[in-house]
Amino acid sequence: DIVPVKRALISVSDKSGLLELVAALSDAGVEIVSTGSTAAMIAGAGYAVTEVSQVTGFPESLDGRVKTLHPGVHAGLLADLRLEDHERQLADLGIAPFELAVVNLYPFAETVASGAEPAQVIEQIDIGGPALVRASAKNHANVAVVVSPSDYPKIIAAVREGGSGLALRRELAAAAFAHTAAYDGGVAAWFAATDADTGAGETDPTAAAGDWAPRVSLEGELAHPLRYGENAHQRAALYTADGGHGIAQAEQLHGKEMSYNNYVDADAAVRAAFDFSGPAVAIIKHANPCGIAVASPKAVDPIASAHHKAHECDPVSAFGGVIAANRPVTLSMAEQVRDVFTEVLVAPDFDADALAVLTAKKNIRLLRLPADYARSTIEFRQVSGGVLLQTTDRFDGGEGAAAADSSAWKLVAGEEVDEATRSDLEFAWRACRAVKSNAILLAHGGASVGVGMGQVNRVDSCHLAVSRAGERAVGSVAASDAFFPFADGLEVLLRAGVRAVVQPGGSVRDDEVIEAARRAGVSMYFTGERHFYH
Ligand code: 93A
Repeated sequence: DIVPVKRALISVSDKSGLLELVAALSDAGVEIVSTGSTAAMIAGAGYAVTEVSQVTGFPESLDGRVKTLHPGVHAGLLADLRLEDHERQLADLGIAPFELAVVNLYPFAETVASGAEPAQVIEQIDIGGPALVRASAKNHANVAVVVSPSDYPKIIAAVREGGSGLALRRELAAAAFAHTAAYDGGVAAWFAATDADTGAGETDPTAAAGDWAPRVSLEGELAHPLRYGENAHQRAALYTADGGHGIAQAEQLHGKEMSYNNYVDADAAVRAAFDFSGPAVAIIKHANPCGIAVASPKAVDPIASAHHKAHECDPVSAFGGVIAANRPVTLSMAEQVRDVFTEVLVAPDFDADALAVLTAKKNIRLLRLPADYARSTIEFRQVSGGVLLQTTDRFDGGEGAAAADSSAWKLVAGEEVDEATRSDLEFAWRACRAVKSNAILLAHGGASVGVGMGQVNRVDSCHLAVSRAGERAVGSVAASDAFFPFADGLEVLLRAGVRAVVQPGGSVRDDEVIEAARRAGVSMYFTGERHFYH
């Protein structure tokens, strides 16, 4: 089922990654046919390219409205060369087939969002592009279609290996139809919300420009219905935000339908893991981490290292967990995950060999979510009779956000710690933020080793963290999401052998707490910032 790529049609508005792709295709001797400004960019970079008008014998006309809409192009994309008859007809017509189409569409949503006039918006409704995409996707038995620069590496790899395989072409076809459906959804939403002649109507352009999602509500109108809610007797639906790019929009590559609880846990996992800039993995159960870790500095396979360390924190609880990795999943990580029953694995991407290992497992759901996914800046929570709203607890040092690093921490007991201990404290402080209050997180070597969460007093969270850590508590560092109101919780940690602590400070009994640390010869830092998470 391998289709060697001899001739490619390229017509893209978003030209990112274009020249890398063209370089690889040209290396492989692929003939490139292209439209207006795409062809100009390719030729400008010194690669051979055939203008589509040379193929069609028809000029690009009507201000570009008609470029590729021509049988000379579409017959080449739609011919099913498994059929002798199609092959013969194509030869009779003097039309050469395409084995690859690389197309992305006019930036409709971006044009709406820019506040452009209706006439300009309408000009950005792509007609020929979706036709190319849909034709190629329909004919995926013969043609590979790529609609996103993020898929260029895949097709480059395939071309280098001698052609595209059926599984890849199917996957790309699914992405292609999803893409054109979303695109037309955006166009439909704009028409519904705006007077296309005068522009009157929608004042928030992003509301109309957002991705389209299936919409049927609990009552049959507005959302994506889920099989059930938190429990089987509860009804549930997912409502997606127009223009959102979060867990609700993550692309599911494999596995059963996402459940209500899967969404909640996947969101918590992403919140925990994607918060780190280096490779990191979080394993979540019931919205709480049972392991968070960053890669060891010299790890050969950083994301596999982070996963291994996160798993080691609490292998018992990791069973049936939801995992988030903030880097593409590698084969080694996939092999580690394969052996543990896992509900969901979400990552920015999956290496092809990793995907092969994981898709062999029926029960795991695989989600793709870009590492720079748009975290909501506002959070809602329902209370009876109303809704609470707050800005998200961000950690980037920006306005209304917590400090991004430890430079403002204050040493209140013991001596300044060495660099390794400090980096463990920073890790613990960041990781602790993903733990439901009251949160105590013990860490060592860039990995949680014991987590105490969700208790109604801090002493119990300390006991829990210490008992989960066992012997690993000795020499670990501790983070507490809020201050110790008394010295009792801290004393539990000190007795267990914790050697440095980070906490917000600010209790009326801070003096007692500091004194307890000092007596034990343990360094303690105050951050001045709290991270409750309920
Ligand atoms: O105006 S169109 O709807 N008519 C067409 O025949 C056509 N063919 C390709 N738009 C068309 N395209 C689109 O042009 C592609 O989807 C792509 O976004 C864009 C690339 O044009 P250029 O290469 O001139 O930048």
